[in-house]
Amino acid sequence: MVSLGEDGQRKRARVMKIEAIFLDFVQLPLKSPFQTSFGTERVKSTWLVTVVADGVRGYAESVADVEPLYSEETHASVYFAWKNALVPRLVNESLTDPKDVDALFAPIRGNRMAKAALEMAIWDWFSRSQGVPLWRLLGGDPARQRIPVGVSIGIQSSPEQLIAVAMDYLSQGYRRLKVKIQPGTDVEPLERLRAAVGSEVPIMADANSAYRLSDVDRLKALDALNLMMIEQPLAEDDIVDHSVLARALKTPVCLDEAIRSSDDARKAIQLGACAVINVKVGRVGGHQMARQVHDVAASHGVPVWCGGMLETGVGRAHNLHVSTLPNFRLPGDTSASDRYFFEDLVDPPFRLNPDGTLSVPEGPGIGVEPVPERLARFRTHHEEWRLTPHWRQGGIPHGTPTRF
Ligand code: OSB
Ligand code: MG
Repeated sequence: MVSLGEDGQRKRARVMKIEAIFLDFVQLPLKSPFQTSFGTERVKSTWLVTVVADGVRGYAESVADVEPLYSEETHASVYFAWKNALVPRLVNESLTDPKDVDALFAPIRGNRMAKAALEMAIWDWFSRSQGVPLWRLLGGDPARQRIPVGVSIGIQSSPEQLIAVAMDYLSQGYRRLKVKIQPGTDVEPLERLRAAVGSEVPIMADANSAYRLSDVDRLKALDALNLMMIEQPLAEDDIVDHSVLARALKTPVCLDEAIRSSDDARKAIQLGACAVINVKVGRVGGHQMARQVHDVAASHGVPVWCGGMLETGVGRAHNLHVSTLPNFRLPGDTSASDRYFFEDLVDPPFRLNPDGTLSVPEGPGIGVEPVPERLARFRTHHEEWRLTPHWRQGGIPHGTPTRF
């Protein structure tokens, strides 16, 4: 692989033989609890992954959580998949292109968040080694370096509270509001919010699978509110019922949980199950698959936008780089650091530009690194895996932590 560096010079791609993988389990308190139809998060916890080779580091984070509520993956399952299935496939491997990681991991079923974190760290490593920003390797658009962003608002204690929170975000410049809903906390708060902010503000709802097809009448009541879209109203693994619902609603249906691959995207679009797709790199197994989901959607004229999982600055940077691809045509959930945290892992934090955009970090790779002092403060667990040729495969490894 040969690519042009920022200085226009040809740089020879490097071969990556991973020497070590560092795992840091970090816990960052959230400024305010984030409530969805499946649970409430008070602390953002994640595995930060660092891949090391040739004196260069690559960073990414996992989007799994403590419990399997959003998806079946958890911190423990991610750790298990790394140790027993994915890292053994990297040992002794000489990688020349980050695109090849997807194929190396392909025999392993599911475990997409586990695959994604490793793959994303490897993409960061390759772009850093070549001295180019990640978006260049991903094929992003040089003209799209300010990413329009919205904000995802958790379920609030009352419509008044929802309106107050929403008004605050709008005053900061966020370009659209996404409101979490569940049966009973849906039509009324959204009606009140629409009345409060007026007809111009883009509003959407995210149900995180809280409804059934039999709730169609309740969901139809939302049609009067001119929502941009409703995200994942039905089961997390469904596209068939969504295709029925989508025909019954005027509000466009967006899928999140149900799209785990480009094949899922193709099938969902062919069935008419969605008019929009929320792309989360972690949910689909990495940058390579995210690109393919993006491309399938683009070939059908279906816009995508970048979702979020309350990431620290490391995952946020990856999300901004992927958002430079041309079919990311709607504001993403990649909000500023101060929407989530008192202090981010990276410095400077991500700040909202006055025009409601976030700037893609400049510089090699994802363009940000965890601040060592903060990492030391926020981490509760640290491991270093040296990838000797004897890395063990199979079985439950000795000393697997069961709590992090
Ligand atoms: O469904 O998009 C979701 C957060 C955690 C789990 C699932 C979701 C979300 C969000 C937050 O909506 C988006 C963000 O990172 O701001
Ligand atoms: Mg969602």
